[in-house]
Amino acid sequence: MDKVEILYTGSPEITINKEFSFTLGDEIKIPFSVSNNPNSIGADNLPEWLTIDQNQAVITGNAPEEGTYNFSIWAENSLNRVSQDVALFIIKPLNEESNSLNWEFAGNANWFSQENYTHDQKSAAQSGQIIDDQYSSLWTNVTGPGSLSFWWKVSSEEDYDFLSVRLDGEYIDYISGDIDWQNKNIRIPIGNHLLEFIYTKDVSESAGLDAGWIDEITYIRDEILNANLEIISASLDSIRIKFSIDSSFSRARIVKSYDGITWTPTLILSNGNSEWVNKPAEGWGIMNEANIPLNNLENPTLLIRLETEK
Ligand SMILES: [Ca+2]
Ligand SMILES: [Ca+2]
Repeated sequence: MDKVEILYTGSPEITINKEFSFTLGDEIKIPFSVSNNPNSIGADNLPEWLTIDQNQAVITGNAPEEGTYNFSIWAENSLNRVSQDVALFIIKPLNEESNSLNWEFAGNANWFSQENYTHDQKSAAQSGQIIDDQYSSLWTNVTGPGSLSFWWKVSSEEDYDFLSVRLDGEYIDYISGDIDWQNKNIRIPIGNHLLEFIYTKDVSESAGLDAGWIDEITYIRDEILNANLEIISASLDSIRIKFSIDSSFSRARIVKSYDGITWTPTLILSNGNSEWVNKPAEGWGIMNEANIPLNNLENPTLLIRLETEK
């Protein structure tokens, strides 16, 4: 008797994710596989800028604009024809949300720009779409000292899923639950630091829109206007400076400004008297140090100036 070969044949099986998310400008590559001897593979409603390669089992292309694109991929064998729906999200890259910082992404999904939830009525960054036990991080390097200002908003499972801002991995603050736009100012200490905005989800449950938003991020480094005054350290609540005063000056004061127009004397030279300090009998000394207290809620720009008079 001849050998009998039994071939099992069932409907084709298509393996492909139901959803894909790419940033506008990125090259799109969507892999898939089909089993059970398909004799024909194709796609319906495939955008014209996407190409399906049946042999390599991949869909490639470049999206012309952001949006949601739905298509289906089908496969046919002698027994049946099956199809699988795919949703492709093309998201906007981050653009004008900050003035001078180069943002990077980490975690399970990238932050992106959108126009539905904004503080400035233009666009704002939104955390990437994630599931339980995942996070979406937007991070950059900043050099301090300086002040960071931004607006943030969250809609999440209160106390379990939250939007946080961290510096060098340490929590500075977080919001959770249903929080509408709030302004936040943070002091960046002297030196290089890792600044991160992270939307984090715990192991179960979701609530609200399940995302965090950041808008109008502004970072301004502190400026020192005198060559004879420099910053030696800075923390979240104070800045330490050193300065020298030439012995020919009979009085001096240190002033600060948040806009470069209005200057107010600080208390630091003066034993509680905020105005001019006269030269002590023993002279000014070679080098002086002083702390300037900072208020995180004040305007983020800080200018410091040493003023002297003959
Ligand atoms: Ca904006
Ligand atoms: Ca949760």
